[in-house]
Amino acid sequence: MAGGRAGRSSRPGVEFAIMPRGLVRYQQCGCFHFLTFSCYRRQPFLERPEAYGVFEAMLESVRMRYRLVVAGYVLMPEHVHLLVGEPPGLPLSVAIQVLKQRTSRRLKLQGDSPFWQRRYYDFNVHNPEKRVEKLRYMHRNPVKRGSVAEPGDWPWSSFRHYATGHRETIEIESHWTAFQRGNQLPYPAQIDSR
Ligand code: NI
Repeated sequence: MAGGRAGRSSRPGVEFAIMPRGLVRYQQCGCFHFLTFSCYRRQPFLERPEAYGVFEAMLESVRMRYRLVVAGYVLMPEHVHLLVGEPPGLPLSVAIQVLKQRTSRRLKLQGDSPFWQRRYYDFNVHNPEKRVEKLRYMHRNPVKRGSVAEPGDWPWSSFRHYATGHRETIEIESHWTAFQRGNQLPYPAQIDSR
């Protein structure tokens, strides 16, 4: 689409398709992947502040290196959910493999069992409604678990970026980010905050 602009629509979320040239492919298929991976035998290996922080830093470095589009994430004590696009020029599974290897190398204690479960779950997210649904699911995960009262109380998710527009450790591809690039605000900020 010329100039990387999609048509406006009255449905919330659809205008997420307004993106700069480099991301034109997402306008065509909206291909995001909702990924879930767990710590080995679902043990709470991430349950220490420095581990969450290390994972976030590594996710950001993998995002930059592979030009991965990260739409959202949540880190839980024994599992992680990511909503990501496909990196240009290489399979998503390769980028995820690198992320798992690097985080494991940094976080695994010596002589310990593996850090991650080998497999991960990959669910295709083909439309904006599904994308919003998955964002809500991720942001509410810590509330459902009873860890916090509000999604914004959990520091290890993309919720606060969606609520405030602030850039935190990981650059999130959101309506805020698109706005900062000079594009129109694609949908109301509240949509992911409920
Ligand atoms: Ni979960």
